Amino acid sequence: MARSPLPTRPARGPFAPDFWRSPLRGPRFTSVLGVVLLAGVTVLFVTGLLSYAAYNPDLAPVNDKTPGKGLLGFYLFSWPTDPPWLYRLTQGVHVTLGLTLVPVLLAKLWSVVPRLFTLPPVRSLTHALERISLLLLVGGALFQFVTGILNVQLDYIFPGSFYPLHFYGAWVFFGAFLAHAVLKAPTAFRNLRRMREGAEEPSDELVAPRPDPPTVSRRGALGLVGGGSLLLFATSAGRSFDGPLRQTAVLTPHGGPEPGSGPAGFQINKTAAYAGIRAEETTEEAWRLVVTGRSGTVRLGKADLLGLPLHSADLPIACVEGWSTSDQSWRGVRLRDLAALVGHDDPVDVFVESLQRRGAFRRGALRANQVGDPRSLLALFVNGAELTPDHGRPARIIVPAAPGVLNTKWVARLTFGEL
Ligand SMILES: Nc1nc2c(c(=O)[nH]1)N[C@H]1C(S)=C(S)[C@@H](COP(=O)(O)O)O[C@H]1N2
Ligand SMILES: [Mo]
Repeated sequence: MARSPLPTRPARGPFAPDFWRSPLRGPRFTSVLGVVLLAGVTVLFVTGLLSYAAYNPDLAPVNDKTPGKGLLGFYLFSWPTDPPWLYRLTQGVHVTLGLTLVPVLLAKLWSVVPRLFTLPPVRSLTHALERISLLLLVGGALFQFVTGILNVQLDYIFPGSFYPLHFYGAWVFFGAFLAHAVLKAPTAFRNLRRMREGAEEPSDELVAPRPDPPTVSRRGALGLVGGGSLLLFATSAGRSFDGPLRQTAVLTPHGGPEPGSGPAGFQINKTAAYAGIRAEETTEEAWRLVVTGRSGTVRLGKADLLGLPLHSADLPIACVEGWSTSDQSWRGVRLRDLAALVGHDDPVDVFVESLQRRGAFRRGALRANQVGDPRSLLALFVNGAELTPDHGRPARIIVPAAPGVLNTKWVARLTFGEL
């Protein structure tokens, strides 16, 4: 006896093709946003990998403990010290562009959301693979944007360390993104070309079969997305500049409390109070810098340091969170002179430890090329005045082109040698 085929139930809710009514959806709208993201996300990925390299993550024993980064860290290199504004540029672009792309990303996801609801959910092996890659793509994008924005806005509120999460996430996301781009970019560019030639929208499953009447044209909708991006750009880009421009960055923190004016009137990330630095540890009587190297250990008081040759360097501070200051005029002892004091005339790495006892950023490692640069200082002064407690009194590291985090404040100990 022949069995009758299973009755197929009509798809309901978001699974039904005519659930999606917007007349905007279609290959054109999706293609425009896709091409913008193709360029934007590529820049985000490259500047992100650069930022990771700039952290000196493969210097033991600190900076970064991302397990298994060996394979993904294949590209790591010695971050240069020139031009001094290098990290200011790459990280300013990374964070500002990331924020600017948020409306584009959301619009792109909105434009393809019907695709998430297909029945049957998996038709074949290739279809299954495609669905998994889309999951990694969408999940990866959301994960990277959310972790990035949280890091900029709210410090580090999620479990685990930001760096490994954002780093692994970047590789997962970009892998899926690359596969997607290879598959879709030819179609997207073809759609754009046809659009310019004024051809009709090609038929596509994204086009609503029973569209509602339009409330905004496609051009208008794209304008809205672009306007949103422009607004985000205009309210965050100012964090990379001083003076009144910084005040235009109303959307994102500028790095710590608003600084006053005068020599110390530039951004403060973590204050001395936050870091638990007590004033009595930093007095001339109490503070001794412990410097260790090949030939042994020396202890230097502030007067000893002032007795060494002092040098000046105009250098910015550029934080991973995307804000930066213009050049400040730092003055202090060259790191390479301190290295020479303990038997290292050759370029060598250094491990820096702060008076700070708890929390992130209290230790850092610099590479030989950074130590060897004549502008790399253990600074005692900034802009003609002694360092204030919040900027690292009695002494802090300042290195050209390095991420802010490597400019350790309230320095207590320097250990020179191969790390
Ligand atoms: N000991 C210590 N040094 C530190 C930090 C810190 O929290 N503790 N923050 C770092 C970070 S993340 C940045 S961006 C710079 C900021 O320096 P500033 O506060 O003088 O602008 O200091 C770095 N040095
Ligand atoms: Mo920072």
